[in-house]
Amino acid sequence: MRKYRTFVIAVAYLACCVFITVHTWAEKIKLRAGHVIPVDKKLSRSDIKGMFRRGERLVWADQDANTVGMPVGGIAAGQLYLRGDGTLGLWQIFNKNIFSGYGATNYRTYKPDSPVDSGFGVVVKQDDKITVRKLDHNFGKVEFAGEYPIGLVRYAAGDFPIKVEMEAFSPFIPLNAKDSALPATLFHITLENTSSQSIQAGVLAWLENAVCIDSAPSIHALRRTRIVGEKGRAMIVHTAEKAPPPTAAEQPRPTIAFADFEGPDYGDWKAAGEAFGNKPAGGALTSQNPVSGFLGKGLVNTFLGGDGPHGTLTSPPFEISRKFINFLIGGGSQQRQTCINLLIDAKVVRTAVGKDNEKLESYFWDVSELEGKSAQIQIVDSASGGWGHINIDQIELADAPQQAPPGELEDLPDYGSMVLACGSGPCQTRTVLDSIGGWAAQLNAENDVTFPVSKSKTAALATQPLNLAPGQKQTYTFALTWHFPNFKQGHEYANRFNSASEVAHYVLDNHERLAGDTKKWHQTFYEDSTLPRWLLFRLHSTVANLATGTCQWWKSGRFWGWEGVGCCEGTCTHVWNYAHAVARLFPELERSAREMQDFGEGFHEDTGLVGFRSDNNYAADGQCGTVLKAYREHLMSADSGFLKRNWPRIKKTLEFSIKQDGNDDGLIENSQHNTFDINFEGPNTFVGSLYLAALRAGEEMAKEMGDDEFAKRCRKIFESGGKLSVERLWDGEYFIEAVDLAKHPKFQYEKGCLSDQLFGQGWAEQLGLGYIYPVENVKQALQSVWRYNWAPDIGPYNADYKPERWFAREGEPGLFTCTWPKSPYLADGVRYKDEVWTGIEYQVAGHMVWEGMVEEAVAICDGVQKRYDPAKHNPFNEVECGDHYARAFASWGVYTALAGYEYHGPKGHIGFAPAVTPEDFRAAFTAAEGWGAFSQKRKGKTQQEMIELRWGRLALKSLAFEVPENFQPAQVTLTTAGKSSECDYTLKDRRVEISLKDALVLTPGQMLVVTIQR
Ligand SMILES: [Ca+2]
Ligand SMILES: [Ca+2]
Ligand SMILES: [Ca+2]
Repeated sequence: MRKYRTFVIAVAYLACCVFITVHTWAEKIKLRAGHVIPVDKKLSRSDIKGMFRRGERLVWADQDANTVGMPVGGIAAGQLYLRGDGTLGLWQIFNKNIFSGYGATNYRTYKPDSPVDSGFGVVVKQDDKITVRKLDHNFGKVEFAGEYPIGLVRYAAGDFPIKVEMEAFSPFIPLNAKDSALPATLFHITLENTSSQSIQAGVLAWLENAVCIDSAPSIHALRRTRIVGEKGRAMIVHTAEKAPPPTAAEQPRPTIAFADFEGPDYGDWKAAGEAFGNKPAGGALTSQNPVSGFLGKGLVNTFLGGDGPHGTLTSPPFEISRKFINFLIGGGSQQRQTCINLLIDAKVVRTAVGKDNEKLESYFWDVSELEGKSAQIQIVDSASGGWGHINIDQIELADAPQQAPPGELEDLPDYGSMVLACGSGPCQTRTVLDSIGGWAAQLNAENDVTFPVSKSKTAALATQPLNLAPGQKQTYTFALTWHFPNFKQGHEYANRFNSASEVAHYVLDNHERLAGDTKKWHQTFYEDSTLPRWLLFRLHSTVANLATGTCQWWKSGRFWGWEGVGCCEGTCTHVWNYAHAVARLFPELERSAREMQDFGEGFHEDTGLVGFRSDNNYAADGQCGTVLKAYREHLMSADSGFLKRNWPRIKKTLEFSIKQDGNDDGLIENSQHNTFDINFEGPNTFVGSLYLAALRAGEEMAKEMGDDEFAKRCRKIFESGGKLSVERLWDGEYFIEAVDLAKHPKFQYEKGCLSDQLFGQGWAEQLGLGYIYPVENVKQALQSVWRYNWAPDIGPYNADYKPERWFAREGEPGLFTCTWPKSPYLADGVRYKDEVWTGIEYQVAGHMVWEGMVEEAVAICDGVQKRYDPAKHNPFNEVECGDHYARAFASWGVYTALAGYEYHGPKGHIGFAPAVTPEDFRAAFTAAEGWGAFSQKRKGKTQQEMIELRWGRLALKSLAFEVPENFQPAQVTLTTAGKSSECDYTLKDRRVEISLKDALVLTPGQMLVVTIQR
């Protein structure tokens, strides 16, 4: 932060002359032969100019948008994608945890799939003939132009008289977490008549009943679909309910025992593959948990050699001679992979899977409609992962079903409801569907139907075709909502709503406000900003992670995160160390993670340890980061309540790290587990800078709490640590690790150049804590990270040094975790050294902006943008270990750095020092209770600042801005709505600090204008 520059220069005992000497020497440094990353990145002036051009909204057409999967559900409400062609995909809203993999699994080119049938189409009525054209890739020319949070897809075709624009989004209103966490997606579909004649047109919308989507093969239940008409609205309401028990035959014939697997082999059943062996199992197999529930001494159990092997076991053909087939089933729950199937003419007509439980339970198929047919039973194991096996026993043909205990339907994770609502007038669906004919005629539009869950049915709504004059536009509003409350920790949304219908009513009743505020944010962030549009796209795209499986908001009010979708639990302190977006946009969520996890469930009162996954384990970086996050959460609060409540535990958290330091010299020397999933074994500035920044944050918080003694102690350790770090860890160009490789040969970086070596300094800038190392060392170390670790093409380096996991490919730019430019490459060095992580790239880029390396910072972001070009990789899904990796939330740190944003909510302080185009700058900002647009203009003798509040409120007591070199203010005036406020100001090293005589509160629509004149 700029205000400390004077101070830092004063303590910069490595004075300028040393820096220059070092710099000159650096030009002559002989790099290690294998270090093939070019020092000169060969970025041309026109490349750089292009990166800084304001530019237009990004648009990708047709195949170029193939990988797009833009999250369009609410925060922590599941994961629903808007695909590049405007269709919906992924549909992970049913509480099933799916790990999305890493490396080759998730850094690959693919179009997200769509397991649920849904969509929209344009209905056109001409000469009494009604036709429909679906809004998908077959429409004609399809363009994706979504910018999170608002998806936007445009459709046009030479052979169709209507042009369509579709917006799809879930309400997203910074600082209003609840209205941004709705299990809902809104659609605005605008039709425009591009022909020269009047046309009658409307919209057709359809949605499959997917309630119990995963459980369906294992339960006996009904799906119910109702079409509900209301004033000016219509809704498809999908639910599921218990099926009445199937009735036994009135005069039951004797039961036929079809297979009991009691023999020495499978008899006339045919086994293929390795999973079944040549005979039934006698119970549990080697290293399997106990297996129970089977009859007699034998059963089918495919855990033969573990979950790995595959195979099938097929019965001889038989005649279905009873109304039911009863059997016992246990094992894995994967459809089509760990299952028993009934085959007729080699087609699967019934199927069942286990419930990830070794115990066999009774189950039945109702086959009365198939009586007399010839069939076969096939048991399938084509799964290898966890629960990749199936257990079967006692297959019988009977005239009565045996009791099937599938678990209470109402408790199943995928039990709940789904709604597709049309908010634009009444619907005349059946007539329209029948008139369209074909597939449309098959759609369900009846008022109330039930059908077995084993069947799939799609229901539709069609708006009444309206007359559109040439050039006329008409917008239709739809809402898709869902409600699946049976999640282990519960969903916050279920505290507020009892069904998808309730959600739909709320969303449509409040449509104007919810959509209006969302659009206002989009307008403020994207449209009104002077920052390059592509850069805004990039930096905001990661915020979409909030609306994915990575994030959960529990019934208790606690915000919780994986590292990436489905993997590595516990809002891991060291991964979330990089994340800034949530704290700045929805501070209440981060505060809940601090209070309910770090200083709650994961806190150890006796020692001050913060278990890094809310457990008993210590991560050195995560422990220090917790103190920094606590300070940030305090800064983003409206008052000091958070700090007061948590101070004793924040202090203990820092004291735990001071204890690791051991002798109060400001260096942590012991074993330091960290985000590279290994331990650093000696002083280093990765953990060390976080420690020093935490001490500075501790000092500030202690002062605010009146704990002067602790503040002094923090200061003392901090000053010692900064000094010793330079003495012991500065190699002339960057900071290294002091480690004895003879003692600790593995996972160290020693003389390497670690990209994250100034992590804590970056944090210090974010929080206004100033320099923790001398400014010259900081700047030069960052230059070295750029010179040695950023490659315009990662190919050559990765050809020599293969990464453990690939998150960038040949031809793509990227910043390596660590390199050894001047010393032998450590093959056993720090883990993940040859990988490229977007979280680190943003962390470094954000810090570079604060240090004036704006071009380098933007080039790094441009590298991410190039890798996540939607022709190759989903631009909304920056991957690491899991999709939508939380570390990528670091992008917001770049954004705040570009504005030179500083904020202290409880003190009512806000400040800006734009790093690009300070003569004409405008960008969105958030504060504790409100957000808006900040702009700055420099002209002649005047610098003018405008803070326009657009949402909430903003309480102000002081302000800070940066003026040009040699700018001596002679007058500072403040006005709001023509009313001026009295103030004092000081100038210190280009920084004008203004304090108001009386506190000021801005309300929406109000603008504070600060005029600084020399
Ligand atoms: Ca048996
Ligand atoms: Ca298997
Ligand atoms: Ca020490």
